[in-house]
Amino acid sequence: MTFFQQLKKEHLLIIGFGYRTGLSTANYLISKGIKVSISDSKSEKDLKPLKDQLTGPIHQFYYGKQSSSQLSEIDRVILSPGVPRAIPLIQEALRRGIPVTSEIELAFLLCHPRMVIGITGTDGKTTTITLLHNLLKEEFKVFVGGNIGIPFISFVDDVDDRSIVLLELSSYQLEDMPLFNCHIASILNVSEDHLDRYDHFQDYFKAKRNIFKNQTDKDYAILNLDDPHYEATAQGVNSQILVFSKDNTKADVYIKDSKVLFKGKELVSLVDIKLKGVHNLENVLAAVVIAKLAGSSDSVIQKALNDFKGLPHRNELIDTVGGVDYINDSKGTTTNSVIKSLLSQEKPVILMMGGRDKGLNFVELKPHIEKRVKGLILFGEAKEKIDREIQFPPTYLVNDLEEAFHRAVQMAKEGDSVLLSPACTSFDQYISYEKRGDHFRELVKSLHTKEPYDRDSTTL
Ligand code: UMA
Repeated sequence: MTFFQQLKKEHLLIIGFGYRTGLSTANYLISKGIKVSISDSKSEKDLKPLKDQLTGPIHQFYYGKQSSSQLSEIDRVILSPGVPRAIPLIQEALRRGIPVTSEIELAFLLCHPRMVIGITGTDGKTTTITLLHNLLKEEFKVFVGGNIGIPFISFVDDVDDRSIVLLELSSYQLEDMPLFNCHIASILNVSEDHLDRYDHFQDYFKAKRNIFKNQTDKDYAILNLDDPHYEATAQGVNSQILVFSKDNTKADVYIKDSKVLFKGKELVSLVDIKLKGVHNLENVLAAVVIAKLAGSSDSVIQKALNDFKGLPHRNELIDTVGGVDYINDSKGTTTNSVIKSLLSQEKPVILMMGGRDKGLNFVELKPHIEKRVKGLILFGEAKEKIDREIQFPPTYLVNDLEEAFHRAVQMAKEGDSVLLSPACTSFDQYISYEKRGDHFRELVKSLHTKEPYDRDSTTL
């Protein structure tokens, strides 16, 4: 019996009805005539707009408190990434021996692509995936999904044996994957993140390393030789390891004399790569190794590297106004990404940080801030904690991004950069980092329509 035939006989409970994973999974199962129920901790009123987007009937819809009675007559639980496995409902399902299948694993078991490529890492996942898509799409049929915002299940029916499936995978999505496997898998880098979901860094790291768990010697693991956790990441990997490095000539791909070399052979010159920033070099190198393994030709790789300028909200230069660069790094939600962003700045920086803390340790930012920052402006829920841990003069504490922005504009002189790189999620004041970045963009735009600030008359 195939997995699909097995599912047709089951009653499934989707736990977590978010607008991406839960909704897509439910609509997929409905379209196949599979019996499905849904459980979500939100209220009926909150879920009404999403429920209206269902394309067919649901057996039972449970709102609010998630209790074990919801498991009666359930053959399998399908889990959305935003739902922690530690919640009692899931623990009870596992205790009863009910299989708990993540949406990624569900989709993986329902299709047979030529190749699955998975990329995880604390920073740079989306940039690397998007760049890699550009390196592959000229020559192959490629589908992109996962944490990037497109659930795998939403395109599973279109995948055939010629397709390459390219997945951005978060630690949440990798927490439990008994059968999922990638022909090519990469951990780009690891640093502290999501300590609001994990008790210890090691738990987060373990989830990331699951990306290699089911690989065999026919598969490939792509690792970053420059990452401080390289040795620990490589430990116990069963597949063939290829490594990238910014300067280590022992790597499979590295940079020498401003050129990218693959297996010792020049592939492209740094001047021909549009994506700027030190941290982006790692993303470029990872994408290049994977594209070479997948079979992209050198000319396509060279052209795509020449065309790709990067993504919004990641060290994005919005505008230069009055000689001041305004840079949007709203996606910089970890201390590590702020460090990488600061390392890419050549001008004195006025740094705006804050939002909702993910349990991170901000102290490690201090030496980098002391080196490159001329003024620090903190906003949102985490402002006091960041201030306590960094203690940098001059620091200003304000309520929100808009106030922070006005302070920054008042402080900035020609030749400075104003950088939004928050080291926090946006969820205290926005629904996403994109909305926060868009707000910053609007604020920068407004500089063209407003009277210039009188810098001299302002006391900070
Ligand atoms: N819920 C419960 N019980 C709980 C906890 C949550 O029922 O105990 C419910 C919530 O009320 C909510 C749903 O579960 O309705 C959670 O949905 P979701 O968070 O899985 O939301 P989706 O819209 O389906 O988005 C998810 C990913 N979200 C998270 O991992 C938090 C998206 O990653 C991903 O793009 C999408 O699936 C498609 O695969 C976003 C993210 O923030 C971008 N990722 C984190 C990150 O990048 O840092 C990991």
